[in-house]
Amino acid sequence: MSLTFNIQNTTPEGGRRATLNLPHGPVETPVFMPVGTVASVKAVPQDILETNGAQGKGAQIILANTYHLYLRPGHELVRRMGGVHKFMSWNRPMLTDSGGFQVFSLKGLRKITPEGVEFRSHLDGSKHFFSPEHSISVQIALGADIIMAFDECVETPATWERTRESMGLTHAWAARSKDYFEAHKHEVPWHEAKSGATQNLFGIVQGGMYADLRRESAERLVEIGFPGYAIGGLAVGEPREVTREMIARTLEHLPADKPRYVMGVGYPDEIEEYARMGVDMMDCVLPTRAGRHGLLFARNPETGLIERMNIKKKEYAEDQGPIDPACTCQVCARYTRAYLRHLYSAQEPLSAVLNSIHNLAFYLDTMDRVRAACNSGN
Ligand code: PRF
Ligand code: ZN
Repeated sequence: MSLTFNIQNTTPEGGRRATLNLPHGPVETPVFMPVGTVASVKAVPQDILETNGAQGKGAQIILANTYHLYLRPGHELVRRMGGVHKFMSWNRPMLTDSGGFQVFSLKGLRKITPEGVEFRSHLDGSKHFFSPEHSISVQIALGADIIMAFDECVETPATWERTRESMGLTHAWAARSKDYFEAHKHEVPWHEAKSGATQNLFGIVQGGMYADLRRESAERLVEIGFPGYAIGGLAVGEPREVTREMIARTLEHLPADKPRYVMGVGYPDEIEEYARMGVDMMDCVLPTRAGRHGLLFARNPETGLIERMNIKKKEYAEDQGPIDPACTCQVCARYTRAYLRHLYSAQEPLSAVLNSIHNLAFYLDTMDRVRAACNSGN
């Protein structure tokens, strides 16, 4: 294991303020991780990612996807380029998702057996096979600081029986992921240069919308033993109260001294809420995807509540104000709502760039406020 996780402060609600030290540097948690599916946070250049958001500190860690990079440009090419960090010129921590979730989203294009998943590429229809061993070998070639066990995210809704069966597969695959990782973890492209540091493999808890299965899954994964744990299978269409409840019921059974990561959430108020409950890491495509669709997050100056602004609305046509007067991002410092509305209407590529930068800054700032609150223990 080559991470350390030092908790500096806890809150009465269960929130924690910690530093996660990874091979490519420290991460102050709770943290939001922008998603860079194909080794690119869509529409946002790396130098801006490094300086965006609160006090110009930028994103501390970003995420990329095994499934996408395996298909294109290919993990062996990325390995030859020195790993994903070097390939994309990103020298801060990174995490790769195992491909499980992405493969399972390919409805109709896949076949699951205990051995693994056969699937067809969404790019050219070609046939491929992912096993836990193969997913880990691809993730080792990519070389992210944190890699994820190969799991199955059960469809929703699913019966208790179906969920338990699927969860059993995830547990078997978690053990196989770990065995393969332990045998091959010294093969990471940057291993020699980083004086013995290795990647870190996280387990993923499943169990659908059933508290008893969530508990069983957390306990089984803790038995296998990982330096950090993710909570998967949530934010897949269930009501938000259910997401919160399942997170709470899973956190109870995960070790308090290890990082805990909820995969694929959420709206700004959700990530704030989950961080308060004791979640240390989250990722979501929402800030960048919403940005490309002209949806901007802002805080109401009177109420402090988070609002969504649809920049294409006519009311912004001659609005000389910034997206969010309280935002410290480069976009709010320079451009008016009127201009951003124009860029969106004209379908200019710059629209996606500026909107994504602001939304990411909003997310990074939100987590900065949460960390500040955790520091003061409230
Ligand atoms: N498993 C994996 N990645 C994920 C999920 C999961 O369950 C989710 C669910 N929200 C997002 N990303 N491996
Ligand atoms: Zn802004």
